Amino acid sequence: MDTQQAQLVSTLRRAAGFLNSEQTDGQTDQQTALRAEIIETCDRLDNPICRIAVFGPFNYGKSTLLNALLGEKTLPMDLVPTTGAAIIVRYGSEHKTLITHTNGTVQEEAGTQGLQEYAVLDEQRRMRADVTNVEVYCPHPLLKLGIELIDLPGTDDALDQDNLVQQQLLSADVVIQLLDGRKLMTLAEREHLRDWLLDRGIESVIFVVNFLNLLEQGDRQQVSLRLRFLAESFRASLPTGVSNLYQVDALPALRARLKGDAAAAAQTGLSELESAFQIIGQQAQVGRPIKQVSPRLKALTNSVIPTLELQIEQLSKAESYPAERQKTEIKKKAQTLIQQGFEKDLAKLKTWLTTDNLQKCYRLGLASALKAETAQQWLSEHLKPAWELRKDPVVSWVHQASEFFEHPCSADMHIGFVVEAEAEQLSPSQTRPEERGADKERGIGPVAIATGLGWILGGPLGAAVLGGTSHLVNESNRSEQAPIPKAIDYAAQADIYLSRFSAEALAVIDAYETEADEIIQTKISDPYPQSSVAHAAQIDLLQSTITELLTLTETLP
Ligand SMILES: Nc1nc2c(ncn2[C@@H]2O[C@H](COP(=O)(O)OP(=O)(O)OP(=O)(O)O)[C@@H](O)[C@H]2O)c(=O)[nH]1
Ligand SMILES: [Mg+2]
Repeated sequence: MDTQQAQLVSTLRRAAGFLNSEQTDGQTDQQTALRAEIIETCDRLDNPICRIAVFGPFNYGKSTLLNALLGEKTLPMDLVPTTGAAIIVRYGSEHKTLITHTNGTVQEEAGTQGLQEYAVLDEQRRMRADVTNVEVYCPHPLLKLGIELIDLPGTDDALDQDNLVQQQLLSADVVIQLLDGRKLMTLAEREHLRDWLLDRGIESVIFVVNFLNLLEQGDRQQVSLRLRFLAESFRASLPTGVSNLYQVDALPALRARLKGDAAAAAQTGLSELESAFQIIGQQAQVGRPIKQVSPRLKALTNSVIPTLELQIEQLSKAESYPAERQKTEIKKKAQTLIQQGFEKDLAKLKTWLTTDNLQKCYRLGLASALKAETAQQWLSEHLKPAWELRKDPVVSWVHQASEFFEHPCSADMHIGFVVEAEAEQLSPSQTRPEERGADKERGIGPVAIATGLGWILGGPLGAAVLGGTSHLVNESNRSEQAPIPKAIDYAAQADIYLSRFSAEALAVIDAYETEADEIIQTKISDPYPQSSVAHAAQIDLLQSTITELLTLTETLP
């Protein structure tokens, strides 16, 4: 691999890291498979050993062919579907078998007998569920060159086997697609070549045709012609001196090898294939990759980019539309509406409360009531309802906000419309003690004023209102000597009352507004402050990985 390919391998490894994300809905199996594919390929590309895998439907003679090459009956062969694991054959000074179990334990056995137990399909044609890996070590010179052979279960029989084969093919530097000379290139074989190999960037493919020995002489010639056409129609990426088509009679070749009959072996076509393996092995030894690295890397890049883009899309969606965020949006809209309603009704209340307005509207009525000594009644029947009519909508907005934002505090505005002399003892903006206690129990802090007539009762008007006595509240000594005015200007007194009422009520409203603002402007917190940040960071990472992949593959040799 050159530097750029090595860089791409490292970026692809990073991309693979994104493929176990649980945040992406569905496609999990597909992602896991792609992840395994990338890791496997990258591992293989980092490793100088040349791996040759043989695949094809069951009973095509795959194991027989490999045994013929090895010159011994190492791999299990039979008339029924046999090979039940990916058996990796590599160099070892002595025969031994390593079986890796799903629980992680590695079992080592001398010889290759263990294969019969661990690498063969059971009667239901199932692979052993407790075995993940089977390796066989053989002292064969071809293997010593740095070649590894992989015997695979037959295809087109069971999904598990097909999946295993597909996955193992990715790890191979050279793939031998074994064909049956009697039924060349079935539809399934064509599809495997396209879907499992070429589309995944595996172009170092050699066709080996078996069973030609079972054909009549005339048929054999016809098949040979078709084979040549097939080989020429497909340009494989193979080292110079290696053809993409060999004809080998596997069983006769094995027999000849077992007998040590070199002449008979040569008749079977095995020697040509062996020579090809020699070339491949020698190239691997000098560190030249047999497999064309770039197409494989490009294919992986093409597979992984849409998956990363999908993740970006899903993360962006998750960012904008989770249920919580929608709730937050609704709350924010409600907050705006409540705020606008509150401001509108408050403005109405304040306009009504201006001294000018109050005097214009109520001077006459209050003056008459004062004169008739029915001020208390007038206040209850006129001013109080008018106040409540305008105050209630304001308070109602605050109550709504309090409920909506689950704010523990709700406030009201209390004004005591009293004319009793005692009222003057309350400062205008003070809460009545009993109200305060009751509200405390409810957890409510009312903003209240006692806008009674107390403060006007302290003047000469008070005397008049209370029945013309000379007793003046709170000013007993001085007031006793004070002259009682002969004529009272009720309109002027009404104006004084209304202007004080205006000032006090507006002051109360100011205080109330502060508390109301706090409730209405309850902070609506972002439901995912942390994950939003994490999402954004993840999106950035995904995006930069995609960009890097595209940049590197664009200029790949
Ligand atoms: N006549 C003849 N029989 C062969 C040839 N090659 C293999 N066989 C027989 O075909 C049968 C299947 O061979 P295997 O090598 O087990 O086939 P396989 O492709 O490995 O099969 P699975 O492991 O089941 O996928 C065996 O009985 C072999 O002896 C051949 O060239 N000629
Ligand atoms: Mg087999």
